[in-house]
Amino acid sequence: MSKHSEDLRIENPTMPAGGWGSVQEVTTILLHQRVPLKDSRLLLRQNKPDGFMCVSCAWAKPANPHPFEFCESGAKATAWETTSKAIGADFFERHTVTELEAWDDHRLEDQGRLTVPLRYDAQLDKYREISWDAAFAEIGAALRGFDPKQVVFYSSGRASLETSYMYALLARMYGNNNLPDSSNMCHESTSVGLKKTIGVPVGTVLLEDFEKTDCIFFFGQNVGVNSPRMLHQLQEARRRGVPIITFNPLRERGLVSFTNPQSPTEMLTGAETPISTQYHQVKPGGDTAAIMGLCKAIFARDDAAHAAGAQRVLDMDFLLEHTHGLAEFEAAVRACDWADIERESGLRRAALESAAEVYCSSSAVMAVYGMGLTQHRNGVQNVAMVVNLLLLRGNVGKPGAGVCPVRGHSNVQGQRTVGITEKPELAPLDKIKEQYGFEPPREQGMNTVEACEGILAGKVQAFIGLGGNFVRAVPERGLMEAAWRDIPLTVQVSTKLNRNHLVHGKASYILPCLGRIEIDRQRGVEQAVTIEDSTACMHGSRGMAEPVATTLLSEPAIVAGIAKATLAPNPRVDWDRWVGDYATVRDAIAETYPDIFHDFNARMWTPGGFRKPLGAAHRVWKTESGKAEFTVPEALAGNPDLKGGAATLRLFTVRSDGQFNTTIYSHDDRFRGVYGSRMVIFMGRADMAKYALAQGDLVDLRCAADDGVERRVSGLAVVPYDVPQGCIAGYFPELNPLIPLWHHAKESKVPAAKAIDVVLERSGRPS
Ligand SMILES: Nc1nc2c(c(=O)[nH]1)N[C@H]1C(S)=C(S)[C@@H](COP(=O)(O)OP(=O)(O)OC[C@H]3O[C@@H](n4cnc5c(=O)[nH]c(N)nc54)[C@H](O)[C@@H]3O)O[C@H]1N2
Ligand SMILES: Nc1nc2c(c(=O)[nH]1)N[C@H]1C(S)=C(S)[C@@H](COP(=O)(O)OP(=O)(O)OC[C@H]3O[C@@H](n4cnc5c(=O)[nH]c(N)nc54)[C@H](O)[C@@H]3O)O[C@H]1N2
Ligand SMILES: [Mo]
Repeated sequence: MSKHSEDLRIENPTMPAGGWGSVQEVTTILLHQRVPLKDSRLLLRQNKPDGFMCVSCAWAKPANPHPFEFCESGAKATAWETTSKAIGADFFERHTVTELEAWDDHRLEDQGRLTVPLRYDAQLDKYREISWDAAFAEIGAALRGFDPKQVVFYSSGRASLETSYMYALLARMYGNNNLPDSSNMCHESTSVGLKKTIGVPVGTVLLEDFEKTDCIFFFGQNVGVNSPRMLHQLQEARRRGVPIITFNPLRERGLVSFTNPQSPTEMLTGAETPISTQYHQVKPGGDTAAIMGLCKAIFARDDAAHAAGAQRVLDMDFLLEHTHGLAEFEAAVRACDWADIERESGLRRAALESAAEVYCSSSAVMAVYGMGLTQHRNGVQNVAMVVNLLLLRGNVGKPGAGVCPVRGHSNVQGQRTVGITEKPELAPLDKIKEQYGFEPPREQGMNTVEACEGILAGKVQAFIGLGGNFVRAVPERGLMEAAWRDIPLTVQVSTKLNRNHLVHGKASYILPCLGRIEIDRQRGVEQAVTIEDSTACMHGSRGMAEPVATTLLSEPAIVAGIAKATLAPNPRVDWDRWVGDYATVRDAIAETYPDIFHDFNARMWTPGGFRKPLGAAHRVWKTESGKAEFTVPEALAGNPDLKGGAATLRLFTVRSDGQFNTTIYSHDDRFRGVYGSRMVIFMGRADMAKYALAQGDLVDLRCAADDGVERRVSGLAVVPYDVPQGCIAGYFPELNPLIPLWHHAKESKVPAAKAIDVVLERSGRPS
């Protein structure tokens, strides 16, 4: 199913992030996707106040954008959506589903945009075209026959605020809070950890803070690939001499140096900006230990200052006025041994002390982080540890300081803001009841892991996917794919053909939708939508490309189509009116969430976006104690429950610049110098010697969990790479069969994709 190791080519990646390599990549994908010239000009409107908001990552969109406010990754995402390649009913006439199952993920999506609604025909083993009306009627009839508690409404974080609001309402009117979101596999550890400690579920940093900061800590986020526009802010900060201290097991190109592809001088001279001033190759799962070390060093410096009668290192005024639990945290830090910290973090005491020294000499520190912290058994604790670190010197709620989780999908944060949540306490249910006159369900819904459990138990009767490629993104692929085929009904609202269309339920529908970059006309009028970025700013977005086909419906129209066919009419919910004019959906959103969205239609075009109120940004703490909370970590060990012992390696899964999640643009990883195959593992030279492996040798990985389930991926080629000893890296989603479903973060249930203990065997013969 995946391209094979015969095609593998390994080169030493010496190029900086950005630079000519980046320009070449963008040109290649525009040509390969046959993007019409007029549409390639669209890139100039990307992330501009009156343009469209990129469908790639969620990074902030400035009020005064660069002339080219897009990056290599964003340009690829635009090309992928505005491609002129398309598939209709004839494609599915020619290929059975069984035949398509043999195609790899890249080839499936590379067929181009889906254009017609499809229903699976089991006799022919083919998808066949169906009319929109028939599709809605059949789906509605089926849903009316199911137990509402056993139907799942998943969303991948791309759909607009308008669509998401309608979708959440559909689920609640139908009778459940089963609204898992890609966020459940992503930053849910943030939403839980930050809410508990600083009282907001999202980051506090704004773009302008990058201009005021004097130190940036960077944990487990691959900026050069996954949020490259942030490199502009980092490059500018570096020019001002701001230190950037990185914790990452891999030396990622974009965190090492950057050539701005939008600067003619840099491009001609090849000038590079070194990004990280310190680079700590922490062991995967070792961040809690590393931050304990930082805090230990900070307390030691404070002791010394105190003893010398010098100015305290700790911000005592802030700590006394604004925080709770310092004494317990301090006691835990002092009791913690350097030997344990070194063992669990994989870092030397001296290295952590030098990072702490920079922290202590900076007056405004921000902490940026990504999946390297959240996708762990201790994911929530990792986030709380970042907060501990920041609080010691009052680095929350002042200019240039704060916490900056880098969100994934372009509207994943916004979906949560407008009601897509399985947690009833996070939705304004009383307000919804008053506004729409029905009794919303009050019990807990299923999150992603619980939806998987329900599917494995054979309980889930229908799965509706608003975007995404669920079965490919989740852990436990072996069991999940088998169980998936027994779900009575699966419906996927999609733009491209993906694995989840082929691994389908007994009855299965594919509903093709417009993408955000396309012009969405309703009753002849062009509509706009809105999204929320990673810094909690809301932006309007206008589609600008002609739709790839006239047969597509918009996401709001599809949600309304399902709703009308499923629900009893409610005079207070006029789905047709909403679809006819999205401004009326925004009015409804403003009525449900007046604090955030008052005057929504007037404010949606504010350059730079309008921000949702965040108490913590102004030192108002909506926590249990009314103060910012210190947290004592439960354990230092990164992987407390999946310990395989000496015979195992710790695997962490990462993304390449050739993918957006399960969307594989190409089999190349330019930044890591691996071409032609994604079936690889990155391994240190010392471990290669220990296992007597040479570059290109083929190995199998088997999960070390001893729970009676065999989890294996075979035929992975070894790539020598600078990875901490005892650890290996490989690609998401190819390695997802190795992750047990129960191996997830405590509290947030984010699958622990960044620390999987595995046993390595030579392919073909167990060693
Ligand atoms: N081009 C592109 N852009 C994307 C995406 C994409 O696939 N492609 N995906 C989008 C989505 S949904 C998301 S969530 C984001 C993801 O963006 P990131 O958060 O950057 O996600 P990853 O690539 O999974 O890996 C994060 C980094 O964590 C490091 N890491 C792994 N384990 C640890 C650890 O234990 N500690 C530390 N400190 N570091 C660790 C890895 O080496 C890697 O550099 O990007 C979004 N943007
Ligand atoms: N091992 C491992 N597993 C992981 C991760 C990891 O780092 N390691 N990361 C996790 C993370 S952070 C995430 S967010 C999830 C991602 O999980 P998902 O969000 O479920 O997956 P995507 O790959 O983003 O979904 C791609 C599909 O979305 C559809 N699509 C694209 N654009 C649109 C649109 O505008 N509208 C609609 N309706 N559909 C559209 C296309 O059909 C495409 O095939 O994976 C998680 N899984
Ligand atoms: Mo994500």
